[in-house]
Amino acid sequence: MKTPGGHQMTAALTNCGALGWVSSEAGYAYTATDPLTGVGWPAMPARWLELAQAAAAEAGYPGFEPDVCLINRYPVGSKLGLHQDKDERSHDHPVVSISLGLPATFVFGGLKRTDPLTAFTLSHGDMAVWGGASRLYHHGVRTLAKGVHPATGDVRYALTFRKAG
Ligand code: MD6
Ligand code: FE
Repeated sequence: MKTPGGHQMTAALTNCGALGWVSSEAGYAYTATDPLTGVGWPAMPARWLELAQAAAAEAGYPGFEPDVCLINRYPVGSKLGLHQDKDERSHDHPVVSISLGLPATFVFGGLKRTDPLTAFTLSHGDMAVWGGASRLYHHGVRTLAKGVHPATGDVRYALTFRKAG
């Protein structure tokens, strides 16, 4: 997909769930259908939902009912710039992510773009949860280093669960 600035995103993306996060030159949005096909996003697998809910509960956010699972595929050399997740209707719900395949450096800052960043390595099977005071903290993914993972080959996948609607 394209960024609002007209550039090609370096990570490829799709979604499952009732809604999906999309990017285009018109901006960011949550949609019920895939703009590439006009077809509704596939249902969120029950096991994925359970995993996201269990992680949210363990991190102190019980009752998480995500309606979006954004699926990002990061090839070697791709990255995601520093940003806040602000496209959801309410920010009272956490964000839950699952990382698969090649490890990535996830940077996590604060409410201000210029706040100091903490770097975390997210490896195959790692989950991250942010909510409450940190829900709107800036975050991003550093350029994916070259490598090969037995589960995914030369890519990283990130599944990100949110309640958007
Ligand atoms: C990740 N993704 O892919 C983190 N946020 O590991 C994000 O933080 C993200 O991909 C908002 C919208 C799209 C994203
Ligand atoms: Fe984000």
